[in-house]
Amino acid sequence: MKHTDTIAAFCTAPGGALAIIRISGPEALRLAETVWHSSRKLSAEHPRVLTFGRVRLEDGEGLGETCLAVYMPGPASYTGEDIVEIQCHGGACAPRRILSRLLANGARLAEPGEFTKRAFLNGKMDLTEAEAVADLIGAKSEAAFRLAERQLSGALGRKVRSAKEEIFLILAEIESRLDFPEEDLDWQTPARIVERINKVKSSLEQLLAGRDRSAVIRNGVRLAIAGSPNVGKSSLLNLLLGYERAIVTDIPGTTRDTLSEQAVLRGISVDLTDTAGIRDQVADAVEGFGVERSRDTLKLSEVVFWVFDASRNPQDDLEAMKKEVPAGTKAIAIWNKCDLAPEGFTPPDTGCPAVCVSVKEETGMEALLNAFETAVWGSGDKSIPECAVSERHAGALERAVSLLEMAIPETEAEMYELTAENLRAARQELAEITGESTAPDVLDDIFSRFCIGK
Ligand SMILES: Nc1nc2c(ncn2[C@@H]2O[C@H](COP(=O)(O)OP(=O)(O)OP(=O)(O)O)[C@@H](O)[C@H]2O)c(=O)[nH]1
Ligand SMILES: [Mg+2]
Repeated sequence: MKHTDTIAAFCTAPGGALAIIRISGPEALRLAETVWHSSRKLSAEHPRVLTFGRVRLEDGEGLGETCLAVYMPGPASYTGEDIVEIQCHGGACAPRRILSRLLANGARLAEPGEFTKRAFLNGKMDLTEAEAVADLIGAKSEAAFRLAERQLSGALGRKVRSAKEEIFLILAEIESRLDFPEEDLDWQTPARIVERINKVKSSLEQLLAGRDRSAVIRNGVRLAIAGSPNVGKSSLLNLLLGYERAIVTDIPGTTRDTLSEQAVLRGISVDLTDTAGIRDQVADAVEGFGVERSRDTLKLSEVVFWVFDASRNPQDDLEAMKKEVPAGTKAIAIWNKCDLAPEGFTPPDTGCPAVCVSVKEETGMEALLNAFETAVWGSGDKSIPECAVSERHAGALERAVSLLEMAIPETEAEMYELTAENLRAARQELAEITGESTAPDVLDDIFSRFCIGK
């Protein structure tokens, strides 16, 4: 696909020491030369060489900004089109002036993800790889970054294409049987065809098995710290973050509003929220709103650290936990202030994993993190899956698996027209994953989640 317009945007976030402006499209070089003033040309004689020069926006405007620029002719470029990148001093003014001038001279401001969309449309990468670019930028943990890297190397695309190819070969067998029913050729038996369909199906099921782990690694988990007032929730938040984020006092009701921070615990990216102590009796409306927010946070969290004070009678707090933690949420009972607990304290059963800690003395944290890790992964596989399977991919894989499932009894009954129809539909589902046939609105949706300049 050839684009006739030339797009430009910042590739770097504002505020850095340097800024990069990227221009892509048939007019990239001409537009760059409208602002480039140097005896060293950017042109075709020196492609892919970083060239020092100046950008001068108006004639007679002094020497102009010192810059570096590089011309990368297509198709051997990120987008597959001609690209020029100009590196200039960061800050608010210099980059904006250069970009404005390029836009005034005929470039169009790139939409979010448009450079990568062009790369995809020009066949530089499949859709799973393009999605991986966004994942790479958005990765909040080392594991998420490594998963995105695997995706960018085409791991999922290769597996999906190979399943698609095998379905194509099975289809060829079935269609020739349908086309030449009279001929007594060496057809494969229905049992053999079923065996082949089953093999493809299980390769897709294997990919689907990595879906939950992929989701945890890519999206992280929402973790709430909740419990009655004054049990040490905010102290625990501070210890997990490694700095004094929340106010801690011995006055019950110190935390009045929810407070969220990002953290990485045991390699898992965590959206960590400290909440106001939950109680039925509130002194005023503000406290009441705070408690409501705590309850809302619990509803949205996948994991809850329910904190108890091990030095006091737990009866009311046990009932509160039972009442407040929504069913299906993975809860861990954290018995804090163990330094004050009576000799030989054993935590009462809550039906959830329990750990005894003292945030004050920083004891029990290893056990707490172990319990968190087990709550997230279960006792199963903690490794990074070979392929990142997003909800979009999983939806298409599930549909492909059920179409292949339908094709099995049809093949056994030698109803080959129906088998062929379902195999074709399964191929179509797989083509949506790699982007060989993906509806334009789905593409727009995927690329709109990118940042501008990528
Ligand atoms: N002895 C002891 N005191 C602790 C421990 N953890 C927290 N505290 C103290 O308990 C008091 C309450 O701590 P916070 O972290 O503010 O408790 P909270 O659950 O956030 O309280 P609210 O925001 O009021 O609901 C403070 O005086 C802390 O210093 C602990 O492990 N041992
Ligand atoms: Mg607090």
